[in-house]
Amino acid sequence: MAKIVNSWNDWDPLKRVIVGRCDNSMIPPEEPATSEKVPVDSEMRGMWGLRPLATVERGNECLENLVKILESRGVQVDRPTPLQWNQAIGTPDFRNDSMMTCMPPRDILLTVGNEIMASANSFRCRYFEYLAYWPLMKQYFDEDPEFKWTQAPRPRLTDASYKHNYYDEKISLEERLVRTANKDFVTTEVEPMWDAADVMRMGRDLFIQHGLTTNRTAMEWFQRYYPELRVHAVNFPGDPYPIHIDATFVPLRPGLIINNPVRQLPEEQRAIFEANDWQIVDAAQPAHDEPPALCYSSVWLSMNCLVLDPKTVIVEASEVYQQEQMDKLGMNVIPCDLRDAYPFGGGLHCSTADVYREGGCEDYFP
Ligand code: DAV
Repeated sequence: MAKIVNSWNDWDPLKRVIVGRCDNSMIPPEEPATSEKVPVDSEMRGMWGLRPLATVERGNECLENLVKILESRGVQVDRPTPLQWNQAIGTPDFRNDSMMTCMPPRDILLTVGNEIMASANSFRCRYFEYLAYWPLMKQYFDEDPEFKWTQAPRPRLTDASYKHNYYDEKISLEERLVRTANKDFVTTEVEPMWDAADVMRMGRDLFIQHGLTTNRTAMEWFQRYYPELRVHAVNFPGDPYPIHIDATFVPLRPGLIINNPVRQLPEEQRAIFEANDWQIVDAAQPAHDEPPALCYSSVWLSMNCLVLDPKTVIVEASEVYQQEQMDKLGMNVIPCDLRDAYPFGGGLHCSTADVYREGGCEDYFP
């Protein structure tokens, strides 16, 4: 029997990874946790249903580009099993008219050492998304005797989990920024809620973004669940829609992080990096002024790269400024045409979930 699951960070040599699939993807109906993410003037407001088939096929083509690159580099790639996401769902606590997608895996699966944990997402439409990964989890479980197959406590997602009317009125950008600065987000603290993409793994330390998709109770839950790790809450006051850390604060190798220049880590939270001689560099400007059509994310998916090892990184093919900067920072850059997968939930890092990276649990902040 082999060791199949092992990953402690985002930069050690990658050997096995999950890449999502766009099949059957939906634009989900509005619900208490999601409506705030769709800007009032977006073409997606008030619209839900199956995503147009041509965009699904094109998104899948982009993911195939990524799979080919990974395989040519000797990385083993696993794929989820999509469900019919247009089915209505219900629990004793809520009903929702549809699910969403199995993109991106990074939001759902958190790998810490030999454990992969399905997350506790706050979106009702994502409540059953983990099922797409269960066949893979069972396979890892059968083949790797040390693999820990885990599900975080499932949130109930009753109306008490959300602040209602949080974004009902037309909220200006300034007001959104004030709310971010005040750490006033759409979720309440009645239970732990978190997206795996809010968790940045750095060996003994987990840096977790407090924002629209992850609450404070989740941080407390993580600290008790992993007593041997140190959990740090981080937040980025320049972000009007703080969802996921991986287009904001992205490590490239031990000692080097790129930080979104409009979402700077506050001075007091920088101290731990500075004290340990880590360099925090402003990320390059995105090459685009707008995200692609029907996309929830910002143009900063430019910095959402996939590090293959401390010297090699995959960057989106059209993001020429980000590529140039990576090159100057001493990385070998592999471009990958992925932009048309962005509408399905994200860039290169989002679209993947770690299964195996070499290396163990190091202390980078002694
Ligand atoms: O900048 O819109 C996207 C992160 C997706 N995982 C952003 C964050």
